[in-house]
Amino acid sequence: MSTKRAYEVLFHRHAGNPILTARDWPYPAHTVFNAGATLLRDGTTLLLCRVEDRRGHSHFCAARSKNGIDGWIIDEQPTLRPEPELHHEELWGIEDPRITWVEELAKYVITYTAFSKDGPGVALALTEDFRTFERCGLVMQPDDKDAALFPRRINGNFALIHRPATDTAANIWISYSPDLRNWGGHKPILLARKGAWWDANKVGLSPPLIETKRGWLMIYHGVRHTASGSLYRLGLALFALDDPELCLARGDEWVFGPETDYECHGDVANVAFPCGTTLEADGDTIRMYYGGADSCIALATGSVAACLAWLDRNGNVPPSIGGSVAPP
Ligand code: BMA
Repeated sequence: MSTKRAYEVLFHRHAGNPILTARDWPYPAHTVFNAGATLLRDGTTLLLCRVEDRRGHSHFCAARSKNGIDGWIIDEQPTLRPEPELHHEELWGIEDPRITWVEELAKYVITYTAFSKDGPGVALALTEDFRTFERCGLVMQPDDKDAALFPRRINGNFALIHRPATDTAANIWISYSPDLRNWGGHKPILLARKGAWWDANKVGLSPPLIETKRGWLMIYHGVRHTASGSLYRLGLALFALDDPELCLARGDEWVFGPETDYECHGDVANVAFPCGTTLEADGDTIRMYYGGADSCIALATGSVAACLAWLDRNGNVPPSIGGSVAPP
């Protein structure tokens, strides 16, 4: 009799994965991956997919589905193209969209990576219908990416999670704005660990935070550099509802990582990279849409209650960041 015990599975891969690839596209595309996700008013799931062309430049294309699993109706042409003539920061394309519905504006706010000679920076665009878009341009200068807006103001200001990077650090930060254009109050809220840790050196927000009764649930990615390349895996953390600078719990172990063929093989091997989730009508089931190996879009489902229970069992309150406290 086997006594081998397996790690608890928090996110279950859909049997039909990958759910979208470049072969599904109505126009020539090299790869589709790293899609933002949202539920439209009528319950339709909208994925704003990152599509990479054969120049290596990316744009966004919307795919809509009644059940969020199959029957995708994909825009016949790119939905949002880079506009380098007007927006120099988009010279080499736009990448990794995250979508937040903001009730106050009655608009979706899309945060994305605008890529140019200056490096990757955080840009923002607003839309009501995913057909026309109003750009705000760069809101965080390069190098910065992995950004998502909170769905409502925090203590009077809009709040943005993002990941500025320097030669020595790539940690998760929060910033505030009264108007989505002017930003300040920048503070780190989750630090990469060091050495052997799975989330050593580089961490970043993956999908926008999920609001739960007990706090903002964060699914973040950690990047481990190895002799044969980088490993992108996902961890969990929880932040206080009225003070998202306060980390209530952070798991020590990753909860999802590349295992299947479509995650381990592709343009960039060993990458599972979600940019969006939707919540099912039960208010608990998370649908996590993620890029596999920078080459396809896959789906895994989890449970808010199970994530919170896992953090209760496996999470620790990290030391206060407030300046110089180094992570373990
Ligand atoms: C990150 C982002 C993602 C990508 C990942 C793996 O830095 O640029 O778009 O999926 O690397 O290549």
